[in-house]
Amino acid sequence: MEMKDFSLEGKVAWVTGASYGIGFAIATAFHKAGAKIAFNDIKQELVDKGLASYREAGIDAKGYVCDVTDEAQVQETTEKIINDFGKIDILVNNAGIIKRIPMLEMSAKDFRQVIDVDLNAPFIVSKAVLPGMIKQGHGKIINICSMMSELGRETVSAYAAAKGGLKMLTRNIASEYGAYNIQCNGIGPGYIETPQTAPLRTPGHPFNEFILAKTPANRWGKTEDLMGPAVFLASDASNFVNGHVLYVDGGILAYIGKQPQ
Ligand code: NAP
Ligand code: GCO
Repeated sequence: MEMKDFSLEGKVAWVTGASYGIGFAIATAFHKAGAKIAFNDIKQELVDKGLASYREAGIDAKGYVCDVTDEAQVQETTEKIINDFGKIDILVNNAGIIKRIPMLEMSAKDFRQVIDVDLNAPFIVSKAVLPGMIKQGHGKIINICSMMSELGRETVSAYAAAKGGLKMLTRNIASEYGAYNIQCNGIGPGYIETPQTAPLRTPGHPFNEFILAKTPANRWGKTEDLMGPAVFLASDASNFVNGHVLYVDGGILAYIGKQPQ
């Protein structure tokens, strides 16, 4: 193994939903490792916001308006990225939503919307980029899973169902396309400081204390904590890692929780 195996020099990465948050951090890490960056978001103003952030970080990313649940938009965006960059070596299915609603109060429409973005979309985008990866003889797909790929909790039935399914989609893509030197793995972030978890981190919110007690590291994760694991799974250093979900959770899944003092 050579240290250059961790490099992404010459690679092209598409990170979905990466105007900010976890996706932006992962795209930044890929840039630092030498990759060229494509990202999308659902609205032009968000893409513009993302482009400004990337420029500020010295990253010459290209942004595309694309709703990842829309197969036609995904196909068109895939073709645009390949036309602009020549190829796609790495796909990160990062775009996602959550609706925190007790199941008995959640409409089937809301449930379906979460499944559509968090599970159907990774299928749609992976299906769009796999043919090119097969043709070029290599590829990396990284699905952003969750603690809820393994655990349930109140109010997140749709999200947990989607992220549990995403873990199994990860394993199935690995099974079906590993023979083409394509590796599909997941990253399972713990509780990370992003806009998505902002409602849970308001000062004094009981959930904040709960998560700190459930995390051996006794802190919320930062998007920076995900950068190294993402580069590893996107690089040649992980070419024999396939169908694995790498949990970056500060130890939550290993820990019963802080003992009462
Ligand atoms: P976030 O701050 O809410 O960002 C999600 C991104 O996805 C936003 O840019 C959002 O755009 C975009 N998006 C949503 N629906 C889309 C669609 N249909 N088409 C294209 N883009 C879409 O979330 P985050 O915290 O960075 O999380 C990113 C991923 O990590 C998600 O899959 C999430 O489930 C997962 N995750 C998060 C945590 C955490 O603690 N934060 C932990 C584990 C896993 P808009 O702004 O337009 O909605
Ligand atoms: C929640 C949180 C979590 C995180 C993440 C944990 O409401 O429980 O939003 O779901 O987003 O998925 O890994």
